[in-house]
Amino acid sequence: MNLDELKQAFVARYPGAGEPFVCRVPGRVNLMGEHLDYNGLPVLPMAIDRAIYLAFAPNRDGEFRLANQNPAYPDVSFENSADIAPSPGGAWENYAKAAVQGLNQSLSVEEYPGLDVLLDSDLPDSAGLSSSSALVVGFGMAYLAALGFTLGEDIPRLKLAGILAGAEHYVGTAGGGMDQTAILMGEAGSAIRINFIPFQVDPVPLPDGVAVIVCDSLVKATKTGDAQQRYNAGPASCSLIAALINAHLQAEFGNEFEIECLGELWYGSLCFNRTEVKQLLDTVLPEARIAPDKIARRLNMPVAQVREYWLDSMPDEPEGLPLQARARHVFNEYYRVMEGRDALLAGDVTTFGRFMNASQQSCADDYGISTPELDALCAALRDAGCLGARLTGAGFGGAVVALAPAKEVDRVLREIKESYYRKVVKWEGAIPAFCTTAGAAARYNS
Ligand code: NG1
Repeated sequence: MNLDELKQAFVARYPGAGEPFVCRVPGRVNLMGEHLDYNGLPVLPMAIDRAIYLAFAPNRDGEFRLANQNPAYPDVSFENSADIAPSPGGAWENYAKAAVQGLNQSLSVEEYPGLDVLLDSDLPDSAGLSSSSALVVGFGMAYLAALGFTLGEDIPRLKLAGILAGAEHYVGTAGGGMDQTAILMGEAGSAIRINFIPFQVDPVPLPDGVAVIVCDSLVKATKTGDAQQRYNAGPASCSLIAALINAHLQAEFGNEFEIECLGELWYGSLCFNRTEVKQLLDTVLPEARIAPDKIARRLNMPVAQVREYWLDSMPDEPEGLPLQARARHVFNEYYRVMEGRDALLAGDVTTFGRFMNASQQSCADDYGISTPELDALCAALRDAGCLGARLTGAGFGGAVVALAPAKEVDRVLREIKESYYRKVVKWEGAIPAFCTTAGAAARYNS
């Protein structure tokens, strides 16, 4: 990306706005730990070397004017205020509105500056690489500068990640904090392990000689469309499992113990170990599927209330809800993060690759977030010699991440061109797959 060209394009588009600032905000790929973050459980992502770039200058008229070098995203403006109404679902300005509204509330902003922004990107969108959170973080960083705050001094990066994770709920997804944290805390050369209870990050250097390959399945996972409801079914299922656990704990121990998210089984005051959590889950979810009326009886609430609180954000499950499998994924995926981190730290990429394959199986069978194309792409990558391959991010389409010996990458890419792109999705063009290093965190450029 040529930042001078972006700045010149900014000056041409907003004459009179003054010399722009620029920030670079990477996407992320998650190596291990899918749909764990909103449960308060650790994840193992890394920032990648593809990014979005914002050229911006604050203005005093309180207006946000947004333009994008990609003509698919129309110019748009909105007024900054205490209560910014969202645009219809799918509008790209909603990611700016999310960041601005979130920062206005968290920082108790009382005067509302505006921004002129021109955006460019080499990060594919709707591909599970967090282009949406990159937008939220990018607009958040630009707005912080307009408010006169210095990132890392007035506002620690981790704090901003937490604010923007909550702020992104504005667009209608009930996500956790993995993406914003990976983008703001990533380290060149390292994946990071993000702990949510307590919120902290530590680097997990990637062993030498191994390459991270990212392949777009070419199935769009547009999180503002159908995939949004399918995504939100994950947090809703886990919150329902937590409610069933609470009902059980209350019957056993009285009101003393209550969890807000599944991660508190390990990290909250209960401090359960592996065996204890497993036993608890087996006791609370003995059946593969559970019907809404049975849930209502266990929670001692009307079934209509169960529907309103949890089931409305899930697809219909005439056979009952597969909560046992959802819990099994969370439990096993958590241990794959912990043991996968140990394997990476020991330089054991073979074991890590095996965990990646097991994670894909679990995402498909137990969490229901894979697609036939994602399964086929993972299989093609493994057949081509990768050590492991799995979907990355929300699922329902988007990208797959694979680890391969660095010297095998060219051959892997040649083989999947035939075995997946030509054969499965009938794609004849250049293949949307690339190798990425673990990139640096989002930053301002002078
Ligand atoms: P992507 O794939 O970037 O939409 C989503 C959530 C994450 C996490 C993953 C699944 C948002 C912004 N992101 O990521 O918090 O839950 O799915 O691990 O909702």
